[in-house]
Amino acid sequence: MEHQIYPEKIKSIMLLTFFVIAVLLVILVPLPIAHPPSQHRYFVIEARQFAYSPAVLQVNPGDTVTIKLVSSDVVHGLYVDGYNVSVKADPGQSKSLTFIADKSGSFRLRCNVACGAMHPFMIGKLEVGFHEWLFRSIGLAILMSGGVYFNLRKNKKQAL
Ligand SMILES: [Cu+2]
Repeated sequence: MEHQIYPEKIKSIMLLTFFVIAVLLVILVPLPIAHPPSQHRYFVIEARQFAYSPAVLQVNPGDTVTIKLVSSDVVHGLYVDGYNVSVKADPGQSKSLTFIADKSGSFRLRCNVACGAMHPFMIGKLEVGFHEWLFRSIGLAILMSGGVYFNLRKNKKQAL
């Protein structure tokens, strides 16, 4: 009996090791997709009480980003969390802001001018290199479901 349990244990340790290595590969290995050359991206954001339009900007890491903020009603601001840059536009006017998106991740955009009652809810999002994380999450999800499948199969085998 004992000599039968032992190889089974080694097998699950090997499987677990393989699983951990696969997870690390999915997280750390550079994607085979060629990184697009950095570009100069221009956005026009319309600000009005109490929203930005568009509210979500998506760029690639290294892109130079120019945001033209257009205020349609009262004075509005736009502050980019993590980058610590901001711009302010007077009513009916526009003002531009340029910076290099050299940090990957998701950053909140907020209005930094008290523009009315719902002012704290005037937010948006800057996504830098979002796709890469999307692909990695999908890879992880596939691995996880594979792990669950193997576990279920193993438990079934043991039950038999
Ligand atoms: Cu505001």
